[in-house]
Amino acid sequence: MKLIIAIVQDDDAGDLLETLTEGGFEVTKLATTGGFLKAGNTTLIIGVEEESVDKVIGHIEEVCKTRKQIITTPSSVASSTGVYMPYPVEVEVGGANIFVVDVDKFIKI
Ligand code: 2BA
Repeated sequence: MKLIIAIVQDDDAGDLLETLTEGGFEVTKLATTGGFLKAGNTTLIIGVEEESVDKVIGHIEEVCKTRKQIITTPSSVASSTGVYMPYPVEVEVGGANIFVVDVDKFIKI
C-alpha cells in the first residue's frame, strides 16, 4: 500500500476532492499553510493500493493548475539606508506537490 500526500492550491481542492471520492478513493483533507508564502493551501492524504497510484496522480494532473501569485517583499537594495521599499515579486505556485510513500501497515479498527 502507498500513501499519497498531495499539497494543492485551495482553489483546486474542492474539485479534486469530488473527483477522487467519485472515483472511489478514500481521502482526508487537511488545511495547511505554505512555509514560503505563509498562505493557506490544502494537503490531501490518500491511501491506495500500489496499482492505483498513477490513476490518482492522473486525477490530480487533470484538476490542479499552476498559478502565478504576486508577493510583496522588502527591497534589499534599500536596506543600506535603513528604509525598506516593498516591491512585488511574481511566484509560480505549482498545481500540486506530490509525495508517494510506502505504508508498512494500515489498520482500520
Ligand atoms: P509555499 O512554501 O508557500 O511556496 C509557494 C511557492 O513559492 C512555491 O510553489 C515556489 O514556487 C515558491 N517558493 C517556495 N519556497 C521558495 C524559496 N525558498 N525561494 C523562492 N521561491 C520559493 P511550489 O513549489 O509549487 O509549492 C507549493 C506549496 O507546496 C508550498 O507552499 C509548500 O506548502 C508545499 N511544498 C512544496 N515543496 C515542498 C516540500 N519539498 N516539502 C514540503 N512542502 C512542500
